[in-house]
Amino acid sequence: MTSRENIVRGYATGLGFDLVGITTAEPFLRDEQAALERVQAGLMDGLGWYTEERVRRANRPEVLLEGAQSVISLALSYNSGPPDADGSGPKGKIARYAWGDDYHDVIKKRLRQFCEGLEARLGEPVRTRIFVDDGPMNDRAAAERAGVGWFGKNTNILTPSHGSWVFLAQVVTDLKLSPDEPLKKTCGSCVLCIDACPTGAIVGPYVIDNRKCISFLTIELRGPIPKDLRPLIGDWVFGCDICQDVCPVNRKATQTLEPAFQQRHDFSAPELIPLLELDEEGFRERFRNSAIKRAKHVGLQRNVCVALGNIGDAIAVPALAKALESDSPLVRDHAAWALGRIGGAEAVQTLRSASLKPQEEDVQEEILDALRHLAAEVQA
Ligand code: B12
Ligand code: SF4
Ligand code: SF4
Repeated sequence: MTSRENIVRGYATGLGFDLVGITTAEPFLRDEQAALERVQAGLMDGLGWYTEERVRRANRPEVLLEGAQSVISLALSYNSGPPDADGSGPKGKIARYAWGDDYHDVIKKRLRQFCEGLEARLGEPVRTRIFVDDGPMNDRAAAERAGVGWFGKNTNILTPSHGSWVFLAQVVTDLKLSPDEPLKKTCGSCVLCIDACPTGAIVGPYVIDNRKCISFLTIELRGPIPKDLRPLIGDWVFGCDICQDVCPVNRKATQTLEPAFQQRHDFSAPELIPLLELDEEGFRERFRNSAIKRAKHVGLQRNVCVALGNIGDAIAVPALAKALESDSPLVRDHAAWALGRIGGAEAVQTLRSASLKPQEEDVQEEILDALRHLAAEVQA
């Protein structure tokens, strides 16, 4: 007779999940303690919703579902191969997880299907609660204990077959299932990700300072990007994959066959000038069913300005001059910064004219700063 565990595993893989593990509903005590310490040390600052109360719920499956006995931990790869190489003009980078359709929608739908079909397959009532990323559940702690993968020093879960290019999802259930063993793998002496992080956000093995992570700065942060961090962001306009791109475990990662996660045209390395010129409606249209919506229109424009400033190609000056007339002070602020980095007569002229128009105090300060920076460069 097929065991319940094998029915669970077989059904989940049949629905397209690449990896399935099972753990108990016992609390993740090490992770709870670590996360509480991280909040208290200010390392999770900027994420207002990431509270101590949330940490306590996220690490205690029995609190998330009354009578919980097990957590079915699932992973689905989003590794759709190398980035697009077409297009001309300055290009930016978007994190791989956002090259296809919005994973929240895709995976939630599949989790609901999984839970509905499970009862029929097992022939008994099953209570479940599903999580993918946005709910109060510590996805990585569950995946580690269920043997789906191990914690890399960049804090991502590394899987032997699909590397860290996987979304994680959990089904907390009242089904009693025998748990899998955690993997016995570790990163060993490797520290490539720690050395490669441009902002120093990996402050030690398994510890991220959220405030410095480019993923936070370009996706979650709503206000201005701190000026000292802007030059370190390079050409990333949504998320960051540097600590995963350098990871040796990812070199042999299997590619995904999931149609929803194949890369859309001009998503992996988008041309930046047309991106900056998108209006609100164009943004909604282009990023429909995409995780990129999370950055919001002005947030993405802010990021594109920073990337153009870092790339330093004068071809972007007219588009940045237009951005300097945006209704959004946030976009004007970052456009001024970018023009100050690119320099040249046209950039100086644009900044001077903008300085003569009424501007919010912060924006005016940024424009004057950019002009001072360029004047100092001419003198040097
Ligand atoms: C908040 C959050 C972020 C924040 C904070 C990042 C962070 N490190 O937590 C920001 C916005 C920066 C972010 C960025 C990214 N995120 Co994110 N994020 C989350 C979220 C919502 C919560 C994570 C969390 O609780 N962090 C709290 C801290 C305290 O936990 P931690 O950093 O993982 O640290 C753990 C270890 O230190 C461990 N630990 C403690 N002591 C020890 C000792 C040893 C020896 C070991 C091994 C471990 C260990 O305990 C801690 C708690 O579990 C989860 C979804 C979820 N609901 O779980 C997705 C999630 C973690 N993110 C995900 C992704 C894909 C990303 C990005 C790759 C996106 C991108 N390309 O831009 C980056 C990766 C950045 C990085 N290097 O971590 C995936 C990760 C998939 C995977 N393979 O691991 C998740 C699981 C979403 C999902 N369901 O798929 N993210
Ligand atoms: S995602 Fe980028 S900024 Fe964040 S820890 Fe990794 S390398 Fe550093
Ligand atoms: S780069 Fe090295 S240290 Fe970092 S997660 Fe990969 S194997 Fe671990």
